[in-house]
Amino acid sequence: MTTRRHFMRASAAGLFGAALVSRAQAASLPEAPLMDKPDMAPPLAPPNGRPYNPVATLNGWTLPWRMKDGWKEFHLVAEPVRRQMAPGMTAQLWGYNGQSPGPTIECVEGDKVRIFVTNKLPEHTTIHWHGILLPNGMDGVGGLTQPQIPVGKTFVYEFQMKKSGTFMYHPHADEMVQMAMGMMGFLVVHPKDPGFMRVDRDFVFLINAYDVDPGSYTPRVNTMTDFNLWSWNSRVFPGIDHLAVRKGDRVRIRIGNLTMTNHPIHLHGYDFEVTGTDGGWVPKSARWPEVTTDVAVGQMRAIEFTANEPGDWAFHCHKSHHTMNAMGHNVPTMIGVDHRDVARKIIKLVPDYMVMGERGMADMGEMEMPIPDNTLPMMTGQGQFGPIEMGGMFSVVKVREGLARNDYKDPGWYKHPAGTVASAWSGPPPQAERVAPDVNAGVDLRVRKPGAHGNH
Ligand SMILES: [Cu+2]
Repeated sequence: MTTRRHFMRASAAGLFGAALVSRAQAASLPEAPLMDKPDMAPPLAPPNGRPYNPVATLNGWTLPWRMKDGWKEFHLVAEPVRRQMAPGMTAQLWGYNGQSPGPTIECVEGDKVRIFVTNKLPEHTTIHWHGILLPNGMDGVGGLTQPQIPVGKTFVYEFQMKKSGTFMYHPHADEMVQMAMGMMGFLVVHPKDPGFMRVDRDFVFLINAYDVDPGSYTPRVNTMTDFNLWSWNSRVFPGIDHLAVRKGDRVRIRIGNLTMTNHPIHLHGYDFEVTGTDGGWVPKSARWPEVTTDVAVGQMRAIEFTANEPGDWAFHCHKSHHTMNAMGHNVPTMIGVDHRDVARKIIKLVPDYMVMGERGMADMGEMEMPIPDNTLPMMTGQGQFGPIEMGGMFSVVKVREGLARNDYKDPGWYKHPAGTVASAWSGPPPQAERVAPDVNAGVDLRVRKPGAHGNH
């Protein structure tokens, strides 16, 4: 993390010039820390104020604050950023304080917060505090509840946190462009009583999506639904942090969806309960067990489970094209077609032409294909048994014995106890050879209509 002290000193006069800062007028602006790395920062233990158990932001960090006369003061700077989406691919996005998503904001039920927002984008912006109960004029809807924050100016939002829970922030100004460019962040309000809804590990991330043409850096902002990079906190597999968990821990994962479609989020090896939404905590009597929970557009879900089964458990969106990286959408299905001869002719004209999938697409996971610069393979990532054949919204919950309390480092691949891994059959072959059916023979095109009421 670096600081902006130089920038702040140079431009403080300009920021105050227009009298846009309301009650905090005369005071100096708090520092706006800057993050230059896409790695998960260790959870930020609160240095002052009410105690709480901090969250771990996948590939992210928590914004430090300062206490001033009983207020927690934060400073967000909306600005263009460079975000590494996975090793080998960087996107030119918009975000806050050096990254997209912006830093996670953490505070406690009852806290009075003052959030300064400086606009260093090339156009106006606002911030809406999704799910927070607050005075109407602090709701951040440009034109409706406040004037837009002009380029180069700083606005201040002030409100008291009435309830604990899972929230997020994003612009309510030129929304389609600003969210397609990556402007969003997580907001967690911890309970006043640290024993309420207590967990040992509390992970957070936002679901987002981009449309970046292979070989380019800037998302197409007019894309409505056909995105090609399906990301968690603006990262795609294998760039998404693993979730390291100590065996026996009570685990919460909080997820918010700011894409234009729903995401059925699926965890292997466990059943879990949805214990919270952006509307509040779910009472025990209203919970039921799940292994997949759909997170609709503009929704947040907190899921919880007790990590009693060690292993490397896949955790992903269940829409299979969301566990893929950038690909051409108009590729015909070629399963069963031997098109190598045609491909050889095309490659003479189009050197980068990819021959895809006459045996399925699994080859894509291991093939070294020529792809444009700044473009990720469609599916990638290597596990201890071979290629994982995933991209996009995929990560691994790694449950291990004896991790230290605050240890979120990748513990490596799971060492399976002997005899507990699916393996090749090595017994004697069956007595009679099985004849495979000829799937192309006698395709039956006759239409059978149900008889009137004959069969009941
Ligand atoms: Cu999805």
